[in-house]
Amino acid sequence: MINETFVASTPKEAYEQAIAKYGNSVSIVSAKQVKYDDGVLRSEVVFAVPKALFMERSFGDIAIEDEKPMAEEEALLSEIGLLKDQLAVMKEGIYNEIQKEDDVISEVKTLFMKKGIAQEWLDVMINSLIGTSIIESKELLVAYLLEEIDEALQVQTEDLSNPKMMMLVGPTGVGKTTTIAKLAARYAYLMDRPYKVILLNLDSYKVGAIEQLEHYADIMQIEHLSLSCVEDFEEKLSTLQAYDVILIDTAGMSPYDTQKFIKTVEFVKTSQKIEVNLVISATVKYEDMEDIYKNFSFLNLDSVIISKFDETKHFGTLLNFMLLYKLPMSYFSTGQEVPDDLLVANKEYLLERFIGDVNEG
Ligand SMILES: Nc1nc2c(ncn2[C@@H]2O[C@H](COP(=O)(O)OP(=O)(O)OP(=O)(O)O)[C@@H](O)[C@H]2O)c(=O)[nH]1
Ligand SMILES: [Mg+2]
Repeated sequence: MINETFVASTPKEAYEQAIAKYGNSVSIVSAKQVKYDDGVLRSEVVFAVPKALFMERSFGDIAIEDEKPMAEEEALLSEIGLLKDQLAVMKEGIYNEIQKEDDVISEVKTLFMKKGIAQEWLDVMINSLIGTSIIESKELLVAYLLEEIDEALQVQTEDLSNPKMMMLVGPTGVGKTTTIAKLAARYAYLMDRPYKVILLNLDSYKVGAIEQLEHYADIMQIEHLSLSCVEDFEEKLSTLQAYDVILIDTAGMSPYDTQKFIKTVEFVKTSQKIEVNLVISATVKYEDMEDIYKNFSFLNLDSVIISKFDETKHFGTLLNFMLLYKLPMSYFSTGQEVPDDLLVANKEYLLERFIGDVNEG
């Protein structure tokens, strides 16, 4: 209760004022007659008024507004509380999300690296995906990387519309001579029309090398010419113009066969038209990859023939080689049989085998 004093000429008037303001909720606390400075006698009556009623009647809107900030403050505080809770949930969500992304990335990276794909390549690819939803799901990330590999791989289309000279180079025993025999049979007998083919042999370093190619040439009734030196080759170039396809076999070279390399380069230089195909085995070891490329790249490689597809189920290291050096693939050798085990290079064939390998992992 709050005490309020009403002043009037008579106690009755003071009472009427109080009733007019507060109705019947007031009660008289005290009353007295006081002579004021102007000499007039007045009645001072003190009434007890309920606090809420007093605030409302005395201050009206101000009183109500006064209470509003309290309510607003409470609402605001409770809203802040809610936001805080939500932020905590979000923070945990983001943390879980980051944790999940890290798990997906490391799982997929480990899988591809186990399959032979270089970490450097994977890092470049995956870093470009930060902030996208791809790294939230293992399946999506695997699919994305396979697509990137698919895009990075290059295939050389088989083109016999103009006469051409193809030289096969590569490490020892990868299947150069066998592949030459398969290509010769393909061009001479298995295409839309028969092409005039001749086999040339620069492979005079190894006992039996000439015989091996001669043997295939005899069986397929395809011409064969053995060259002993560059001059010999230059001399015969004009007579070779009669052929649609000239296939040149070379000796297998290890990184230490400097003399063979020099001789091969001399041959390549004689004619700009020589298309140099590096033969590498699908079983290529990671440690050998760089050496192979370093040794043969100065021959200005045009494309890669991949041999011994049938000897492995793991194609990651080979794919890595292709991703790193970006050479177009021309043919795949899939076994020892001449001429059957030869395919024109296609990405699907290689990727299907790699995917099979990834799925097993
Ligand atoms: N499994 C399998 N064996 C192959 C393939 N290609 C060639 N070979 C075999 O690999 C061996 C070597 O083949 P070659 O064609 O003589 O290899 P090369 O590269 O000419 O060897 P060098 O002239 O000594 O450097 C032979 O036994 C071939 O039958 C293939 O795709 N798969
Ligand atoms: Mg050979």
